[in-house]
Amino acid sequence: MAIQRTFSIIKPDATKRNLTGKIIAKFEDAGLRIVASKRIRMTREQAEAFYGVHKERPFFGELVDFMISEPVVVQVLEGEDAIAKNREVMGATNPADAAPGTIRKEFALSVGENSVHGSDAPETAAEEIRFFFKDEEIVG
Ligand code: 3AN
Repeated sequence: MAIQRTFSIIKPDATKRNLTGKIIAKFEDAGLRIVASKRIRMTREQAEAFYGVHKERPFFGELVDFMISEPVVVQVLEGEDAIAKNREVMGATNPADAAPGTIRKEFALSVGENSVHGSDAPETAAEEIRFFFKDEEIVG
């Protein structure tokens, strides 16, 4: 498997509880390198566009309100098989189903407030990275 890049968000429930460093340590311990990182407050427009695929889902409004409720940390992670590796480190969407040692098992509060986002495929990773970062902001 080749070196890949994936996109990550440390979500409001985690930044609010001061868990940024603990979550980054999980990525680094798994061999993922942080090649871009910024703490931002997402605008409503950004959150609605970013989660556009979920527009018709009943939880869309709640999801957007949550994502703009506190700062988030957007990052690009790089490493061997980074997309799958990040999903593995994150754990299942619902923390009740997440494996021991995963970020969501240890830190997530619920299926909505689940501490991290991670891209699910190479196409979405490229799209999501481009949504938040310029090429010159990514330093590998
Ligand atoms: P994942 O983030 O694991 O890829 P998706 O893509 O199914 O999961 O969902 C995107 C985000 O939407 C989740 N991270 C979560 O915050 C939110 N979400 C998903 N399902 C629900 C739900 N049933 N209720 C509230 N929020 C949800």
